[in-house]
Amino acid sequence: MAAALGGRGARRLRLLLSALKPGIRVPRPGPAAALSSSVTSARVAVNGVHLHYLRTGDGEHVVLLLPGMLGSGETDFGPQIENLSKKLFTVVAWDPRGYGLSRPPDRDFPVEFFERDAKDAVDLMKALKFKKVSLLGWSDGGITALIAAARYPSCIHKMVIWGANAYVTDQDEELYQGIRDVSQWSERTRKPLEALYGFNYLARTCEKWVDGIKQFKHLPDGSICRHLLPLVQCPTLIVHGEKDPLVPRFHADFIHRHVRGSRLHLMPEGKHNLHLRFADEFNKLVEDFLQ
Ligand code: TYC
Repeated sequence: MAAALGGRGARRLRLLLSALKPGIRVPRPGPAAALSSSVTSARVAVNGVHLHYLRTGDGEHVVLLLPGMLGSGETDFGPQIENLSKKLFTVVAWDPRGYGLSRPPDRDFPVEFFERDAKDAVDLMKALKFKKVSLLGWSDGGITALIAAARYPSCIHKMVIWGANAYVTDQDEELYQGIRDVSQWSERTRKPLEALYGFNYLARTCEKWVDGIKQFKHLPDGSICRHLLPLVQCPTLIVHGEKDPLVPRFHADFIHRHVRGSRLHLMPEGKHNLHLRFADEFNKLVEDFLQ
């Protein structure tokens, strides 16, 4: 089932300005959605779940957008879905299982959850009959993109990641702990996600995410995917916001060092949400890199 999402640019999502993901726009659930009419919404059965995705553009080059924790295509990528060239690209933005409109099932975090997301993402692209795609992965979505590129190299053309980390340190663990209790989040941060998920699901899933990501701390080198980085073959652009309060610079440097031939682009004023705050600059950077 594919339905056009109504609305013009401004009717995008409701505003979520937050410490976690400042500047994110979040949709009201239901038909009063927020993106332009060229954006379609659909679900497809993949690996035993119904994965939801948005799709726009009719360019030859297929680009998959991968959202961060608790995110969805619509909440995390408004300016990319609206403004990446529709002539050059076919843009797909997916909701990983348990997030956004890819529910049920409820989200869970077995230690292989990123591997599962990577396989789901690649299998979704196959279900849509795309042979080779480029990946744009933010934060947790960047981790998923790295794993997908390492494990399924023949399916991936190019990749851009930002706000990702290949392993977990003590410092990261402290940062995670700081966002665990959503009732401590600012109202502005919490409200839109609460509207999408309901308070209980949001609170439970955030706690489960923190427990889930902390599992990696107990693996050798705290590895999430650091052992896979040498397997990445595709041209890779790593973007890092030098003012990112959630993901320290050393994570971007590490990925840059271990992904052969990768490029690191620093945005001095960028925070974690650099693709939203500096959307035009980010989109141009991405379009130039992908071409
Ligand atoms: N990885 C999270 C995301 O997908 C963001 C995040 C990073 C949260 C570090 C907390 O300490 C943290 N958006």
